[in-house]
Amino acid sequence: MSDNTSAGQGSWGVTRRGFIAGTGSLLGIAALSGRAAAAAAASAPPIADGAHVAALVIGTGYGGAVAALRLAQAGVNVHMVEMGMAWDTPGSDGKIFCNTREPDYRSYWLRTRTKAPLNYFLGFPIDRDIPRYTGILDAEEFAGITVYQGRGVGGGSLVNGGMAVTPKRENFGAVLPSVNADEMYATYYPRANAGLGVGTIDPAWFETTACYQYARVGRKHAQRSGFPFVFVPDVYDWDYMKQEAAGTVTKSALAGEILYGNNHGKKSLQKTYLAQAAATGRVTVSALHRVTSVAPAAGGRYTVVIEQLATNGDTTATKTVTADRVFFAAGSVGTSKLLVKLKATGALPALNGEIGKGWGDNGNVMCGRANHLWDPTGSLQSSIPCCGIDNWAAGGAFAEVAPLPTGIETFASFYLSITRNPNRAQFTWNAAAGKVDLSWQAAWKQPSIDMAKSIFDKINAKEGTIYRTDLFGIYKIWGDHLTYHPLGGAVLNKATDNYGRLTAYPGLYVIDGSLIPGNTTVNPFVTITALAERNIERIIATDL
Ligand code: FAE
Repeated sequence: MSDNTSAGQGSWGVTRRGFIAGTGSLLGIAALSGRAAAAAAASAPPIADGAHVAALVIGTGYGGAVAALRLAQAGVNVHMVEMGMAWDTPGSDGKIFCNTREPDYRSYWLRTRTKAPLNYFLGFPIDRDIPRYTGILDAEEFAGITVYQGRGVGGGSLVNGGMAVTPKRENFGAVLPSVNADEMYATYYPRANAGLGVGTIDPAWFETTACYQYARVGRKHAQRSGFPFVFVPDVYDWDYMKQEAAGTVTKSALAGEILYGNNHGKKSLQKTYLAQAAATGRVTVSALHRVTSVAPAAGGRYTVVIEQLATNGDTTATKTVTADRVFFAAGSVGTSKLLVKLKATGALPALNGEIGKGWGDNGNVMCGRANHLWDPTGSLQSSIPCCGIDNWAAGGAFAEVAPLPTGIETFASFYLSITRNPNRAQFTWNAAAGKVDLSWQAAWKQPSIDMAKSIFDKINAKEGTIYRTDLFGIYKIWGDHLTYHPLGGAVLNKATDNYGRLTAYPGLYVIDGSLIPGNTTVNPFVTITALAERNIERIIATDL
């Protein structure tokens, strides 16, 4: 029997070296290389069979990283269990992550063929065969929708565009109706933005740099049709990107790195919250470990069953540990699947009837427009989006002007729209198949298409342009088969209390995107982080 009270102390190398210990400085944290933090994490031995931990966090995305850091700062020893890889070791090409243009074994979670969100170009399929490996991007398929998620230490922060958007205050009531907006906007959104290292592009540089020509074209078209155009903050290091453009550092955003990880420049959680958590000396991580069960144990504790995975996906060991408290931070899909299964199969039967409900896709839908030959979008496109078209109030759509970083001129403008899609799905246990199903239907995307059209039909009419039909299939306009923004399934103040407690089981908490009922009106991770900051503060103050 081991206890991470002792094992956890100093087991991350950064702590032993006192690298940033005690500084608490966000600048220091941002400067800490993710590689150093992740390498330190991997140097710790994984959790042992029979171990007891004070707090076990399932998943290392936004919710999990906030929980781990704040618990550790309050003096609690934390063990994080992550099914994906540590992403701290370069491959034979010297890089940790592969490029969107050359997906290899590192790109996808246990697939033998890539499943790119934009899977056609000029009408030709672009997916390719790859070796089956515990890669970074999971394209998880349910009957009516493919849900993209990050896999590894850092969760979605490893693969996302880093767009760090705080919803407009007037929209917050629809995002989280039971949460005090004054507190969120005065305290928790600012705390989350600071912790994530959010920044905005230098507007003067935006006007001149070749890599945002596509965004300037997007702005011109939006404004000529009378739509509000907004700059969008991001966690990418904007000074680093300027140096990429100047040719003085290794290129990352300007080399098409995004979907399968950024080797430089992006401040993923490995460089922010998780680095700061590591520096406390109270947080350890087991990568390539997947939680399969949580059930009550003697003395108010919980028994947690964990599978250790090999990089081909095989289970190499099954471990049973106990924890005083368990935080579900496996993401909207991961947490919902676990809770629905555990309720249905009798491990946590007293979970309430709201478990699995209220799931939405944040209204995601993609499309491209074909520009005139005199309106090129540029062969060099930064993979990090920096702006959007805000037609939320009038048309129910907020459209990010997205890059198409192919390396060649495409004469295309590309967009990811977040829309006010009202449809909500439910996760249910399929006993015959031994898996969790999601009730989303493909046709439920139609409201999103209609809302996106409120922007792009008007722009096309004004510019005399048409939709691209070659990006999602043959003569297919809409990328309506997917979401990057799964939200809900364990909704705040319904499946949990108003702070994420699973009240039937004292000591069990939900602290990730599954708390949010399906839509955030903008990109979601700042809201997930801010809500986690709010909830963990209350939990530490009252439960520990
Ligand atoms: P998440 O970050 O998904 O972390 C959950 C973690 O738990 C993952 O690392 C899983 O591997 C792990 N896990 C799952 N099940 C288990 C298990 N049973 N045992 C152990 N570990 C487990 O959750 N959002 C924005 O705001 N701006 C963007 O620009 C943006 N772009 C995106 C682009 C892409 C391609 C994708 C996929 C997402 C994007 N998102 C963006 C969404 C954002 O990354 C997502 O909302 C958050 O990552 C969700 O945070 P959670 O903490 O809920």
